Amino acid sequence: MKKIYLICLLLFALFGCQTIEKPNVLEQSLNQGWTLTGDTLSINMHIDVPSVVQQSLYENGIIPHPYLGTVENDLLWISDHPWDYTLHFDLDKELLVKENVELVFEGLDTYTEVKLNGEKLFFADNQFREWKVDVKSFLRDKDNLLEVHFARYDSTQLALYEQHQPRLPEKYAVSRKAPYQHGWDWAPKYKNVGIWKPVKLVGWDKARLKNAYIVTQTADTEKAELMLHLDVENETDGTFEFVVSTGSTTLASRSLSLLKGRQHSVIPITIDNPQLWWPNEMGEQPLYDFEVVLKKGQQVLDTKQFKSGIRTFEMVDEPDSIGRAFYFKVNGVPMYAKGANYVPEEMIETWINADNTLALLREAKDAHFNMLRVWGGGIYPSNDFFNICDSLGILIWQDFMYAGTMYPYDEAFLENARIEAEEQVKRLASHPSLALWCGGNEISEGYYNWGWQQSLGWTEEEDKAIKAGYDRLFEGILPQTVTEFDGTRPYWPSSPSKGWGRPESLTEGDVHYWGVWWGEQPYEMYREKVGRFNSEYGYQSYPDYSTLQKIAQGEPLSPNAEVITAHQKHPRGTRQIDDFIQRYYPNVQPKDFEEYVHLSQLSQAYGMEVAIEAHRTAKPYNMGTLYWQLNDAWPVTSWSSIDYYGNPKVLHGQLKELYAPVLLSVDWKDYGIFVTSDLLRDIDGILTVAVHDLNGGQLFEQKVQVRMSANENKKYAVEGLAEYLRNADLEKVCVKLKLIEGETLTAERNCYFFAFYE
Ligand code: BMA
Repeated sequence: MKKIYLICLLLFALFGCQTIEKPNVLEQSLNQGWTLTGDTLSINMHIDVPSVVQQSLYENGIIPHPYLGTVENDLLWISDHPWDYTLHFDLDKELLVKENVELVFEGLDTYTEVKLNGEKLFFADNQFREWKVDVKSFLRDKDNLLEVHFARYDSTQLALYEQHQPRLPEKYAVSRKAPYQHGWDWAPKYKNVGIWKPVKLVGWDKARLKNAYIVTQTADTEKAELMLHLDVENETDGTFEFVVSTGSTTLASRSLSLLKGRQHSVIPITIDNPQLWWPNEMGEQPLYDFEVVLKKGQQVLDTKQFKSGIRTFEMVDEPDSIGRAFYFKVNGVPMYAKGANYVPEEMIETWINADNTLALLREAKDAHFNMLRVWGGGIYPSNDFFNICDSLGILIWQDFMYAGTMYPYDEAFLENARIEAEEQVKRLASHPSLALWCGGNEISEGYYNWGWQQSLGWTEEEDKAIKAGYDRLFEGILPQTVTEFDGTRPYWPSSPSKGWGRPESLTEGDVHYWGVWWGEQPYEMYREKVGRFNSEYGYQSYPDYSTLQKIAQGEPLSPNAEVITAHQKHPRGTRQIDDFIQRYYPNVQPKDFEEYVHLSQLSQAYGMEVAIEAHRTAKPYNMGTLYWQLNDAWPVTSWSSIDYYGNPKVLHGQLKELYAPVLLSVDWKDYGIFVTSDLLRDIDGILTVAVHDLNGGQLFEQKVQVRMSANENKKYAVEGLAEYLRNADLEKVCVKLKLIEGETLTAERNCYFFAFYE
């Protein structure tokens, strides 16, 4: 009692006699208390959303765990079955009196008809969009019935695909749904169905702020020019006030005369002496808390709060003596990009959770990553993902979700794609970690190099129409949307810009160099195939042995065990892993499968070491290396460096050295020593170069004075080293490199001339 009295006193002291206004915009969550039924099946489950059918079936004990054993084929029926979600709900009293009430589905996966109290509201056909509709006139105070019917996904898709002339390379092209769920070379065919994001009602009077976000136009340590973008919806023409602040500082206060309806406005803001946000290891990641308030007279109608960071990001793509330079500048400073490609963390996308994402991305940060490419065959990551990247300093190369096929180009498809892009651009714009937008994955590469014209029998006319459709989407609609609603992020139409078979892939743009995995060339080929920016390359290995034990559930393990091949989705994967083990470890006889698994990881790590060393030591010709792939969507044999259960493979441990701010390495051609620095300060130190035998005995030592500017890559000739190594048995020596500045160890590395087995 005493406590309550004290709180009342405190409130009175704070607000005096003012009456506390009820918020103008109110929300009612509709996430709880749904029933999910499977049409002709006698399945009836009580569930909450967000969730997908596959998840609910597992959580209700109806199907086995979709990631374990050999169950994939037994679960494929789920995506070709109709599913119904129903919810009975009473309307919150405060919402009842609102002039406007909107029903919002943040995500429906995928072909969905929605009804409220028997009235058909809309048909959804895009997993990546929000679906919103004004429902004021359909609502009653008690016992509303919301029905969400999911059509048979597979049949719906097939019908759309078959209608499409000319034939498109992939069936999934017709569906705006995560491509990887249709099966990939590391993913099963789990095409999820369900309400995969929250559902709510939003009620408001007069006006509301639908979106508020901030982007950096220009910034240095003295001044930042930002743009505040606002989406306002108002019922009547009128003048509204907007106040934007950070902490106790008001940054701008504007009156805008707006016509009735929805509008997008942009307000410039200036911040003096801003604290700049930097990628990992280039500086700190300060974030500002922004608040935007919408007022009419003295009445606060709506507020939005969000964090953002201030930094500039530029994509440099300009002619040089060799082709075209391609690199990024952050706050005006050229950045060597180090990282990997990121795929969705789960096959069941609703199982992605922020704790696991944080753990995964911390591993990336600890391995000196400053960039991840969110690959275009997955899903747009959540706000949590971007908040984590903002705080860890990991920049995101964000593909739009298009991959490996040509797409339809009718007006309805393109408009659907445009709305999706607009929503995603707006949702992510405030995040300083969002670096650039890219059209998608391996689409133009496919068009020019994969022979679709012949294999699908397109006539010349059809070919032209498909290519014109491609241009409209990837050279028109997507970049225009980025410019209109962001205006600061660069747009890159396709990753890679040219296929790896073409010489220009190494002299301009970004390259996916797959000659080693797909072309079965030796790892050493990575040394010849250094592009301006290597945005994909990789080699498979088995996941941690404990992961294999989990999926096998007691079954005996071997490379050809059924459960192991069910978790290997590349047709030649098992054979290729074995080939490289034989090639690089001919004298090692693994005593059991566990040791064989370890060998596969050593082989992968060796291959990536050759590649990363080749890329980094070619700086500034090469300005980025993103291997394929950071993570897995389920327990699988793949190119990842961290397996599904979060176990780092040998490669991931090795990245701590390979991606270190200063990399020391031996040039295998002339035995010079590279000092490759990403530090933003000069180096003045002593490099010790020693040659040891494999038992640790020292055979040679020499010291070199190292003086370098910030961000420099330099090769040092070491007196006597080349001569010594030319006469040595390279299989039996290790070159130990150490760079010391004063008392401080700046970098250290042991280099071998072969795939070292330990
Ligand atoms: C790249 C990616 C993925 C694929 C990987 C391995 O091209 O874009 O499509 O999983 O190759 O084959």
